[in-house]
Amino acid sequence: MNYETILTEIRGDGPRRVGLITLNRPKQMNALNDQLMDELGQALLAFDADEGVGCIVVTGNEKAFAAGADIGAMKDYDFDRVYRNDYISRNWETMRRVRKPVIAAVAGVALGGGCEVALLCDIVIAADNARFGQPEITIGVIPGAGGTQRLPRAIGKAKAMDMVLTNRWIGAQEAEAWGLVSRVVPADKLVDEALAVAQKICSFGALSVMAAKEAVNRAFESPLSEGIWYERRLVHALFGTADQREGMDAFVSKRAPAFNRQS
Ligand code: CO8
Repeated sequence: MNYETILTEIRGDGPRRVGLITLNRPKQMNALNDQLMDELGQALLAFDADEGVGCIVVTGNEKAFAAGADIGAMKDYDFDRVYRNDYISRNWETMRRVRKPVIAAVAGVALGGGCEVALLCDIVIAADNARFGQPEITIGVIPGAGGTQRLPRAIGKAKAMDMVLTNRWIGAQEAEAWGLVSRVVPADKLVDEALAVAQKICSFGALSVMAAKEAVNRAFESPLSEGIWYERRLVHALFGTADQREGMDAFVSKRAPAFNRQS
């Protein structure tokens, strides 16, 4: 594919490698226009369908993961247009269809839609210079790509309200303490660290990795009893896989497992 607003490559080694997507509108601080979100969705689905890819990393540049939805592009939108075109739902939600884990590697600003794209990912790794915010209130709107829903689930209502209502930005350390990100790393090591985490995920069984992602996401979509039921069914199903036999046999035989052989 010839993309104009993102770069894609496959990194790492072994039978399952890492799909790396770099948001690439540096002059606009990676502002997220429709073209970029279309291309990001296409690239994610292409890596998801590629058997040689086990995990995906989405990153930006050292100044900006993404400074939000493209304000210049959307400033003249009206209701007719956004409703007819299903603005945001049409392409941003593609990220939710990806079954392999997606890691956001965030340096610089992740504002508005940029913060929401990070929240759509499964793991967020932050450079020590990362800053997160939801500044939509300052331009007369509110977060529109899940920020009012996923942010409170990640950091709790009080802190989410503070960010959404007052345009409070938080740094990487605060984001880690609040549960928005799982690791903070030096800015110059960000992509390497994210690739290492992704490569580690690639080394595990593809089915159990997909099932783990599905099960954890179910925690945000269902009551506890339904989530537990869903988890239990997935665990039962995994007992039908070659990777379960291999993983447990390797443990009792005190050897390294070799996952992802055909059943
Ligand atoms: N959209 C378009 N262009 C942008 C954006 C953006 N979100 N952010 C930065 N840019 C552009 C600037 O216009 C500038 O372009 P130019 O050089 O042509 O003037 C270039 O990027 C560099 O920006 P700055 O000169 O401002 O650089 P600074 O380092 O001084 O500041 C900031 C960087 C802090 C990131 C600043 O640019 C900023 O505050 N940006 C806007 C952040 C923002 O408000 N984001 C939220 C947008 S709204 C959103 O994401 C979700 C809306 C969904 C709901 C819609 C409901 C209808």
